Amino acid sequence: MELEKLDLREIQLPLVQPFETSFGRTYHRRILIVRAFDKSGAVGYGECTAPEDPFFNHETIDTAWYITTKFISRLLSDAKVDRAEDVNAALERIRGHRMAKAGVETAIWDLEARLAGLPLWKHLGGTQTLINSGVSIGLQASVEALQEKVAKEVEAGYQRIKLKIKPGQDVELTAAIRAKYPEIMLSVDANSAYRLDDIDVMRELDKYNLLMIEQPLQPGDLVDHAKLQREIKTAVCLDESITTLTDTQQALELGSGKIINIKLGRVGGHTEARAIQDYCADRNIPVWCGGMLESGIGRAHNIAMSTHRGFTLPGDVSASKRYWEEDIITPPVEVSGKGTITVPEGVGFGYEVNEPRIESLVVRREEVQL
Ligand code: OSB
Ligand code: MG
Repeated sequence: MELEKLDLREIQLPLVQPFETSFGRTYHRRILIVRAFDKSGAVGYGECTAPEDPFFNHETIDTAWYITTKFISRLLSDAKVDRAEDVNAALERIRGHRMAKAGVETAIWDLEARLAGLPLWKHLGGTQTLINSGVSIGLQASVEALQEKVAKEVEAGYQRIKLKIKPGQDVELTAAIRAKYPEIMLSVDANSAYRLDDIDVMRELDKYNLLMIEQPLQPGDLVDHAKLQREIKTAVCLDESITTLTDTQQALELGSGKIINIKLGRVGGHTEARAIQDYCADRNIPVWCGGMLESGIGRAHNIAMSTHRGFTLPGDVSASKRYWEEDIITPPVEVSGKGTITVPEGVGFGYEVNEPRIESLVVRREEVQL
């Protein structure tokens, strides 16, 4: 593989329903699609999952655009990277900005798989051919509205329901859903909206037999997460706190949680994600694939990642139609009545990219030579 250039396109895609978390509400996604070309003309696709605003972490689509065109491209060409596995290390000097790195890194993995004539998941070393799927349900205007959303997804067959919570919208809604569904796999996600001082809320949530409480405290609060985990029986799951394998090792050594959410963007791509899940699998720590409201391209990469042996819990990777009127890949991601996604067998990430649709949605583009 001899890399030739990167091509960045921003597309704008309205969500079929707005998505609300403790840090804000999203109606439209602005998505950075990255293409990596090699000198033979082959192409691989990646998606940068940095959102519109710096409220999940420090990154946005605009910072990612800047970091990609000014720095990632330069480090890649200086290092003459010719293997996907080497991209992560070549970009180490850039601190943070892992979503920017992942957009490029995942595109190069897809390119390399296509050049090898292999499905990306096999090229990565994945083994599972059926992915377990759950849903993340945003904050709703009322408990009744939430109940309706949950009913729809339970009927569709999703294996795990995750509810977004924030201070003032937590125990009551959890209690209501648990009362109606005593048996389902249920979890909550706070996106860092609490402090250790709010431990009484966590003790209340601890009564509802939840699979996990995801990221209750600040990303850097590993010590406080450990204090919290010692006080409740429900597993704490870390999302925002985990950006590297080292973060994972330190969190597990401290006892900051018992479950890890892996997001390709947050950890900088497939190489780091694979290392994290290997480390966790060797220690019987369950991991699952998180989501960032991805288009089909990011979704396809998430499916490939979820084929690794460590991904034992249902992820947040659900059907395209829950997000988009029409996805930018064909076929769209579909989920069976048993809440499973069949891993595609085609080369690369295994879905066709609908280029005419992407072109009709593009609002900005830039090419950088490598
Ligand atoms: O914390 O998992 C999260 C969406 C945007 C930002 C952060 C998160 C989420 C989700 C949705 O929970 C996951 C999805 O359906 O893509
Ligand atoms: Mg989360």
